[in-house]
Amino acid sequence: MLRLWRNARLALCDAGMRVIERGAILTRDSEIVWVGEESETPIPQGAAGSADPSPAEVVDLGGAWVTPGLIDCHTHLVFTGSRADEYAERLRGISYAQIARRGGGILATMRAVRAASEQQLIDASAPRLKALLAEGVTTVEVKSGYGLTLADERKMLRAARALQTQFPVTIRTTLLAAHTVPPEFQGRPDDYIDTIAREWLPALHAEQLIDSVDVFCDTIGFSVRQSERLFLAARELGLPVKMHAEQLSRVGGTQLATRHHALSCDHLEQATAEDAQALAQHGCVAVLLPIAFYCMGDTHKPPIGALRAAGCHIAVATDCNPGSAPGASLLLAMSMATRLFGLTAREALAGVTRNAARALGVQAERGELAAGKAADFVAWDVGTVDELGYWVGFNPRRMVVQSGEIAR
Ligand code: DI6
Ligand code: FE
Repeated sequence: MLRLWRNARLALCDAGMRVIERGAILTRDSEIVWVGEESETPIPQGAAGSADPSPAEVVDLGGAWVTPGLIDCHTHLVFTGSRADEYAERLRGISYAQIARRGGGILATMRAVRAASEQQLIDASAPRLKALLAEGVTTVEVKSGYGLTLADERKMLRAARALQTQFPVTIRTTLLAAHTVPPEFQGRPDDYIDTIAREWLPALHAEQLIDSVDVFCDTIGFSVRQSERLFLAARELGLPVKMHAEQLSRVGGTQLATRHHALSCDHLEQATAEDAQALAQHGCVAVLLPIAFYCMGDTHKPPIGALRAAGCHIAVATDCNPGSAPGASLLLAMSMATRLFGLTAREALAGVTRNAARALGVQAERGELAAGKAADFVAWDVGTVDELGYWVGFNPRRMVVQSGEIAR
């Protein structure tokens, strides 16, 4: 099915972040086949080079601004329960690390997730996913990491995959079994990493449940050496890696991750200019998570100036999770990235499109309005695309096209 989406102002989100004021997009089924000036719209060619006998269906976008579908490249969206009690404690000055050490934090959500069925996890996560989709998100990364047994990690990943069959969205799954040491391995983090590397990774990979592998590398998480053990196992299976790096402390994870060609290093509040250099040199995406920064009451910002000066690809994501970032709004994350971190509106937009796609390794198919990419895009009721990440608590989405179809 050919469709011509005309009368649009296009924010291409290409390398030059170019715009086309009088643009049009031609899609065939779920793919973009042409993007450009409306006046130059091609007459679609049939297979034999003759004019296509079936004319394109025409959709008038009324002069709306159009961007690629937004990509939330870092979430822990699948979970159940809340940790509002811990949030109240943190407001009183008790630290995230203190709560983690006494068995709360990630382990509190682990207990809730272990007690839930796959269906209960899907039902609990669906409203959060719907909130993201309402804002023009068309691709979401979802991490495991609250099961921490093979069966419970599998349950989380299956729930994440199931969401893709139930909603118009592309889901990319990440195994984050190395989120914290579960009670079964208390005091034996090396044994835990070894078990993930030897048993869980190959099993879940064989079930096609994993698109990438992540690790929480931190003083309250896993060491650089343990992270490397996991990365080597992942890469042996051909799985790309990424890292929760330099969030609460700088333990040097970024240097390791970039050496292992990680797709992204995420958080980076404590990262240095040297880390920024390594990220840039390896084309590893710096993923900023300003909702976590905000909800943690953090004051130490990621080294934005150094990331920019080094020429890093910078992405922005929600980190949606019940502990450090209870939020399911990518537009809010964009606003926070500009106000709290000093990104420009264009940097924030690149951060939820082309650079977010790169953070997931899907830049060949997504994150840009261009021929050959997925026909995922959003029409916005805005005067300028700089309004994305400007409004707080207001959603100017007009229409979302997912895989070439009007989804909402
Ligand atoms: N850093 C985060 O921001 C999340 N995980 C991590 O390693 C928080 C997860 C949680 O607190 O539940
Ligand atoms: Fe996270």
